[in-house]
Amino acid sequence: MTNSPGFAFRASHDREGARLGWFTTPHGVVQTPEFMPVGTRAAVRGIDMREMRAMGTQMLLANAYHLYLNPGDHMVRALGGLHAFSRFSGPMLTDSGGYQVFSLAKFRQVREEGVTFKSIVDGSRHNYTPERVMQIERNLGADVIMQLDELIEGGAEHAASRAAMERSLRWLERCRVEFDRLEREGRESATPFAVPEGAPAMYGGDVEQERMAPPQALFPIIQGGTSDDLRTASINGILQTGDWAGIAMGGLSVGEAKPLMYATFDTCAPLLPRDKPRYLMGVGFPDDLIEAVRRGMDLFDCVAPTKMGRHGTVFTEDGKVSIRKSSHRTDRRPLTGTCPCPACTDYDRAYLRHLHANEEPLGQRLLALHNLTFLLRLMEQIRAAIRDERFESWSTAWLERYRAKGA
Ligand code: PRF
Ligand code: ZN
Repeated sequence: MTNSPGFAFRASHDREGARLGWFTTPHGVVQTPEFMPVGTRAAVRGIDMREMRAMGTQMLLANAYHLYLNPGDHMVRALGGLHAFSRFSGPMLTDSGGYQVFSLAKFRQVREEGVTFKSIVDGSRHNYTPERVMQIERNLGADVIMQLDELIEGGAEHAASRAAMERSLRWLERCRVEFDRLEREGRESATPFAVPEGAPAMYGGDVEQERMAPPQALFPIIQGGTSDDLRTASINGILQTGDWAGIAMGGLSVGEAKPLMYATFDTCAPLLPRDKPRYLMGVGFPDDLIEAVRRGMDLFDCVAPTKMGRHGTVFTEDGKVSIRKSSHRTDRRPLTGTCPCPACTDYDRAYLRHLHANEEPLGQRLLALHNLTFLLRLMEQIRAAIRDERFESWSTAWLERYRAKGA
């Protein structure tokens, strides 16, 4: 049975569905509900960690898949682990690569043993098994690590959805066994968290290395598409096999209709332990965040704010806005009148449009800063509303305004 020293979760104000929580990790406490910005390669494109912290980022996500391919999990470990490597000192989470392998890798083959695929970096062949993924995520050293899961596209046949859900449960068990073995090995040998045998020989001596393998928590992932019976079976299977520090919900926001996604939260929330954080993977549009918080979800991540920012789209309280529209050519108004980010406080829409029209990197950076600031501030407002027991009325009014212009 996995238990996770160094991790704890306490929820309060959970009468209305939405909950306020404190998620304790070895690198600090995260107040939930919270959105985790995505730094795929241990970097949020164009934004440095000082700016991330100044924006109020509590917890950061990185991807095991990308870091395994480049610079390699052994290399990250040798350079001190993700926290020391990226200079983000707060809690971090790595996704297993389950999702990335399915969405990015070419020529992938899924078998019971694991997934084989060709690298997006150099076309080389790779073997991704639950055991190997635990070793990779251990080497990377994030606080929370995700199981390897199998994920299929939204709207898949019930039988295919069941098969992927059941395989994810079997892979979870293999992840758990290997995770426990690695934890035990770390404790017993008290080996410094440093250069492993066979790692590439290149590190300078100036990066302070974590001396001990830090404790980690393994999160299972609920799968089962939008079928109530499969989601229920997935949750039962997960709860039978371990005392998890938190539970994730995967396989959503992959092309299914929004009402189906919301209905799936309604099905799952009552079945989940109240004293564990619930992490909804890959969801990060403002309306979805609010609808999910309303149904008891606590943690979120999504590349949308940074990716959309690069393409010139921003979140505002009145829905999404494209800065590229020609009507902004002479618009002297700020992007929004309420957001404290540099794009909103230092510039006007005409200038931001000019940057985007000319593909100036500053334009992409400013809009990514805005979208992240906007979402982190939204989560802060959500927490304040839950704390003051006015979440229902606050969220109804917020969504009404956001949707009024057809976001
Ligand atoms: N599994 C994993 N990562 C994910 C997802 C999943 O189902 C999703 C689905 N929205 C995003 N990221 N491992
Ligand atoms: Zn802004």
